[in-house]
Amino acid sequence: MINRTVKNIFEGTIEAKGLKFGIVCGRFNEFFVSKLLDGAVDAIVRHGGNADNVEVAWVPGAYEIPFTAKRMAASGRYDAVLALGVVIQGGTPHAGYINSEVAKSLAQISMEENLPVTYGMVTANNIEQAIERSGTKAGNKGADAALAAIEMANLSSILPNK
Ligand code: INI
Repeated sequence: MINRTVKNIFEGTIEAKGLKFGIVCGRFNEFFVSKLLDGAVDAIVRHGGNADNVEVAWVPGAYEIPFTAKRMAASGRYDAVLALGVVIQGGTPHAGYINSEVAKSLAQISMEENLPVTYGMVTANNIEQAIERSGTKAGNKGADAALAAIEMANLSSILPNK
């Protein structure tokens, strides 16, 4: 349980009114990624945000997401950037290499640009796991990434600066 007796607690709200978001989507496995994008925009709007304050960049695949997330994060146009993609394991280690690069790069970009960058990547062993995480029994990773982005954008605006 979170201790709420401490005097100064920094915790972001999940109110999205007035916030601006940049979303990077990998087109590979677009069938699923479109569901993640729908889930993200829906979560933003249901938390008081405006779809007009959301901008989306499509890139070929997950590997290209960090480059674009970096540009969006550096632009100063957004309160948070979301990365949405679906990597499905095949018969070779290909997916694992992509996943570790993307996860590491997104964390690095977030810290370099001092901006929340959230991770809405589905890393699935098979199509069934991708379905489960794109709006069925395991939720929607795009909506999760949007909620995290809203909370982190609000936290970022109240955290002490150097
Ligand atoms: N990109 C994905 O987003 N998901 C995948 O599952 C995937 N697989 O499995 O190959 C994938 N590959 C493409 C990669 O992200 C790059 O777009 C490509 O290698 C060009 O740089």
